[in-house]
Amino acid sequence: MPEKISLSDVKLKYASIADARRMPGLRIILGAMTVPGPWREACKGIFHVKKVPFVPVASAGQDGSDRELIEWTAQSSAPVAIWNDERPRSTWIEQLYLAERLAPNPPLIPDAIEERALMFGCANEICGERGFGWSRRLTMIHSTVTNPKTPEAQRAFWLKFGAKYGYSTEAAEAAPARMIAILRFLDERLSAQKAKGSRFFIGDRLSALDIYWATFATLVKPLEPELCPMATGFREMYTERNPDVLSAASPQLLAHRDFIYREYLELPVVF
Ligand SMILES: N[C@@H](CCC(=O)N[C@@H](CS)C(=O)NCC(=O)O)C(=O)O
Repeated sequence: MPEKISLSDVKLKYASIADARRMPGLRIILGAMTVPGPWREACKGIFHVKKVPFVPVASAGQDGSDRELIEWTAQSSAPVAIWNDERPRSTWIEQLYLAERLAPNPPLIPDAIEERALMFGCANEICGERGFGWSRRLTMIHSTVTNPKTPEAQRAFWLKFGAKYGYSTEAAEAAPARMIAILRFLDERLSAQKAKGSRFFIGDRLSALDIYWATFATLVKPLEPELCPMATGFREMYTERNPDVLSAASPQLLAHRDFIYREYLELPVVF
């Protein structure tokens, strides 16, 4: 099957790390260019909603390695948001607080403490260590490294990648139950909100949690190719096949993803 998108189709104008380091303002190192990585799309989405422009930056350095990324940001994952000469922000929660500071409106962190505590708790279940995204990544690594058809070089790559994110057979086997519990919790939350007349996870307005769910839902069922022209190989890998996880990702949760993308995020997804 041909790739739906290849590097030559990429529309975003990526600066190199070397050039970006000399620029002022907001630069975001985005990671894999043809894949809707959920942390990357969440970060893009938050700055999009707040209408804060940024310079997209390629994560691989001039020599193709992550040496320059590590020199600048002291770690090797993406996305990383860098504002002027402040410290690079490489976690979702720091990126959200930066966005909120640079553009307080529309607010994506609720003001009321009950709502705020609930929102960060739920967001951590989606984006944080051992949350939905991390757990799903463990299952993707597991199916790749245990597939006898995976070429040796690719297996070695995924095992090295897995070592960064806590992969082991046991961790991967425990992951689906964790994902299911998180999906059910989010689904119940949406039902309770709907009963109160709200279309959002928290209170009666958009919060970062709606954006996190919308962008992380790609790990169950990517948006259709017209709306998300991602690399075909990754579409297959991102598409969840575990029937128990699929049934926990309720029609209501997927409809919420569609609603948030349609009303607030960029479509088609920009690569
Ligand atoms: N550090 C981020 C998570 C970002 C993350 O996990 N990024 C992964 C996406 S798969 C990444 O950049 N992987 C590429 C790599 O580690 O080489 C956070 O905690 O918010």
